[in-house]
Amino acid sequence: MASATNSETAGGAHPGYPLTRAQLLQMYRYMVLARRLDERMMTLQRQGLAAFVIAGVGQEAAQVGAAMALRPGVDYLAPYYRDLAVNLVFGMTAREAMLNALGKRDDPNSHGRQMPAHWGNRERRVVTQSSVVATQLLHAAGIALGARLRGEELVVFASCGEGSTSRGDFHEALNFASIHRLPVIFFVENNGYAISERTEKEMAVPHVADRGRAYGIPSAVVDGMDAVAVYQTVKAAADQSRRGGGPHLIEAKCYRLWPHSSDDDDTRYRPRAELEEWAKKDPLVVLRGRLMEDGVAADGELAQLEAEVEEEVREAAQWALRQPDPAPEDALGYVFKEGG
Ligand SMILES: Cc1ncc(C[n+]2csc(CCOP(=O)(O)OP(=O)(O)O)c2C)c(N)n1
Ligand SMILES: [Mg+2]
Repeated sequence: MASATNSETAGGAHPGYPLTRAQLLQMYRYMVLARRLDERMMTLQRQGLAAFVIAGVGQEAAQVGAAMALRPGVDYLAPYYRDLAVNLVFGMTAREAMLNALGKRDDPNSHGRQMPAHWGNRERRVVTQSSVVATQLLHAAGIALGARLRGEELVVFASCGEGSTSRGDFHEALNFASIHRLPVIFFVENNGYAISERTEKEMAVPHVADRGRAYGIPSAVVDGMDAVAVYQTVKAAADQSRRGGGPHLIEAKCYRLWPHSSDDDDTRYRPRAELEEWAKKDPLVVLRGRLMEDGVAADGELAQLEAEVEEEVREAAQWALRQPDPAPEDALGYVFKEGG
């Protein structure tokens, strides 16, 4: 199983940062990888080669910042559909992401049985996901209780969008996790919309964090366009939870820079001016600028990294397109436990 290297700064943190230079470059690489994958998947969808895309564009800082504060191979993920970048940090490769997008036989998530972006991977401790939003939060509470009973020191990372926090499952999960002081990190990616519905129509309080506090859960709001700030917030919460500090809620304020999905026309419900304003805070541009300004990396090194990622994604797409589709006679495979 993977080690805890994501959250360690053994080589010495870069001045002014809670992460080493290598980790900061890795952080940027994951964000660029997620963005390039989303772009390539959307192109494939428009070419009629992929059925459906639901992207995390604009939310990469929230996702990578949070995931890098966890321990792949030790902690569990109960993610939601937009969390491609979270899965990348937990070991998903570009090739695997493309197999998933194309519904191929060898997609490690569901072997083409679920829609794309329904994550799941037993070895990597990624819990298989329902299309019904917020159900994963209850699963997370249950897994955390199980871990507690087995005496395992870990956290369960359960994410969702802010719209999903108006479902009963969210409230039941928070209540149960708080009563039993379970090691769950509830991570809410507040991107301002649930499809076409604005946040003001989803809840009568300004922050999802207000809801967490009502259940006695320490709840923080963080700038979800700032990967380092998210990392710091989630790291502190996860370290406490791991040591018996109970659940935490973190609300990452971010923005979805693309429509809800490949089937959505966002021009019908959100003003262009709002989108343009948020686009100025594009998390990739922000982090790139900061890394250069603070002497973490020069333009040339970052350009080299970007070119490598571009090539990785191009190769992954070409390779995945050549892989076999699931066979009709295998439709019931992996549905029930097989073998001994
Ligand atoms: C119980 C349930 N109701 C409705 C849907 C349809 N649906 C899918 S995604 C979505 C929006 C969820 O918004 P939010 O939680 O804010 O996440 P975002 O998509 O904005 O990241 C809805 C309503 C669903 N999947 N499950
Ligand atoms: Mg939302």
